Order: sequence, then structure tokens, then C-alpha cells
Amino acid sequence: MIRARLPVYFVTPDGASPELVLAAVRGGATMVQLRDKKAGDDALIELVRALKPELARRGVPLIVNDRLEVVLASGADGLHVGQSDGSPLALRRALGPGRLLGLSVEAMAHLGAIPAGVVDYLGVGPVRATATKPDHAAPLGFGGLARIAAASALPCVAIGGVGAGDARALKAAGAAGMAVVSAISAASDPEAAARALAGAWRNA
Ligand code: TZP
Ligand code: MG
Repeated sequence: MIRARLPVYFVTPDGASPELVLAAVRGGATMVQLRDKKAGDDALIELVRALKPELARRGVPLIVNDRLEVVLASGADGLHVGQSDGSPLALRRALGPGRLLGLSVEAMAHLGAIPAGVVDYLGVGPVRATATKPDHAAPLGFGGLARIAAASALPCVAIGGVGAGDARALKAAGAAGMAVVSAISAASDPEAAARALAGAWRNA
């Protein structure tokens, strides 16, 4: 079940090292998305191949943001795309049935355009404004997240300015997990930060 993999979803910053990702999963990250707007496809393919054995051993899915070709060439577990990254149906056909497909949703209106049986989970946000994504849509707040989660049959992972202190409110809003970049990547001890997120979610 994809829902069980969503509680602590680590989304990488540009230029993430394998060591950063491995620290996050040692701490308890349940899923990883390689999101790098600058790296070339070959570098990302290499990063997937370097990480995949250890993440597979731990049952942590490895997702790639935006780059279908990288997913197909690397053995990654799936693809995550935004609203302007192509038709989910066409992407599902290209991926086949065995890989995960995640979709970013920034507004209630986006739910209506999702065909049934095509997408595995939604990334919903930003919950708060965040400097990590300078071009982000208007923040949804916890109320906006709750309305979208209630209207969606798909599990929703909350993203955007969230951290361990938000676990209870995010769970109450119906989120299946929290997706974070800086709460792990900017921490002085990323493994401890991931551990704190996992503990906060468990206890929320
Ligand atoms: N999509 C919506 S907000 C965001 C993305 C990729 C960035 C989240 O980063 P942070 O540092 O967890 O706020
Ligand atoms: Mg995108």
C-alpha cells in the first residue's frame, strides 16, 4: 500500500548527495523523491543506481521528479510530476502499471482533472509559503489542505514549509504524510531530523 510509504517523504534539494539521502532513510524517511532542477539526466540516473539497492532493502520507494526518461532508464520506482508536466494518463501509459505516479495539486480545481486509476498519490501544497520553491502557488493553509484531502480518494502528502511540529495538524487535516525538503536537508544532522519527523508522525 502506497499510503504506508508516505508518512515521511524526503524530497531532495538540487545537488543532493547519496550520503544525505541515506542519512534521511536511516533516520526513518519512508519515501524519497530526487528533485533536481539542475542535474543532467546521466547524473540522476547514476544517483538512482547508487541509492536503489539500499532503499529497496529498506522498502523505501525512490521517485524521480519530472524526468520520465530517467525513471525508465534507471530502475527508479516512480515519477512525480506537477500540473504542467504532461498528461497523467500519457505518463501512466509510458510508465506502465508497475511504477508509482505522483501528482502535485495546488488547488481544489486540480482534482477534477485527474483520471481515475492513473495516479497513486497526491502532493498537496504548499501548505505554507516556502523559500525552497520560489515560484510556488498561493499557500493552502491547513484548511485548504483539509478540504482537498477530504475531496480526494487518493492519499495526500502535505508539502511546503512543514516540519515535525506540524505532524498532528497535518494528520488531523487528513494528510497521509508530510513531504519535506529543508526540514531534513538544512538540518545540521539530517538523520536525526528524519528520526524526529518519523517519531512526530507516529505519535501524532
Ligand atoms: N512543492 C511545493 S512546496 C515545495 C515543493 C517542491 C518545496 C518544499 O520545501 P520545504 O523546504 O519543505 O518547504
Ligand atoms: Mg515539475
